[in-house]
Amino acid sequence: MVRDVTELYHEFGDDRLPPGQRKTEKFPVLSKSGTPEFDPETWEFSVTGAVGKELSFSWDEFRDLPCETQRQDFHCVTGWSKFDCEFSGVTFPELAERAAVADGAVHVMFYGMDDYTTDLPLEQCMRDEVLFAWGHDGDDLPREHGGPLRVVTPHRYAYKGSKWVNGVEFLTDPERGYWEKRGYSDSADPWNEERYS
Ligand SMILES: Nc1nc2c(c(=O)[nH]1)N[C@H]1C(S)=C(S)[C@@H](COP(=O)(O)O)O[C@H]1N2
Ligand SMILES: [Mo]
Repeated sequence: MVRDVTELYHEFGDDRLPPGQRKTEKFPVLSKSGTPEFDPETWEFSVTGAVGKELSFSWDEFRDLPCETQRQDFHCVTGWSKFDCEFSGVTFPELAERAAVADGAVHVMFYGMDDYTTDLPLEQCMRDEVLFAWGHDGDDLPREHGGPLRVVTPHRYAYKGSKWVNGVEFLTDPERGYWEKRGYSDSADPWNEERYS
């Protein structure tokens, strides 16, 4: 079963295609550096910071978590949008619940295996549409698109979704990630064209 979440734009704007975006059928690759190595035997995913219970998962353990498939749109800050991507994975709230997020947590930092980081307010993460995705259109997520595991954020520009994600940290004060430190918007709402800060 596929959960269609492409209607979420009603919360933010009038049009499914955010202002200043062009629709593409392709799925371009945007990476700050190369595609990092992945070894399923040594891969480890950690949940740390302001939580009641820090967590760590092997690849097999992560793949045993409850998962779902969603139809989502993908908006890149450089101006292209791809509609109707099917991503399969674990929702952010599912993981947050297992970690028993502390009352003081207000912000989240995501870590990628290529030393990428990106941040979001906790409330922007606590949505079922924020997925730790290992599948795309019925296949494994391609390595160049962040496989084995990436985050997708259909309500925010796609730089908020770390490819090759292997860590999540809950923070009691906001901090900035890789692009956020380099002038991209902290909030990144595509319908409000929050591209730069
Ligand atoms: N780890 C990591 N995640 C990343 C990036 C990156 O360079 N490294 N690029 C970001 C940017 S700017 C975008 S637009 C999307 C691109 O995803 P795609 O290559 O699958 O299209 O991933 C985001 N997540
Ligand atoms: Mo991007």
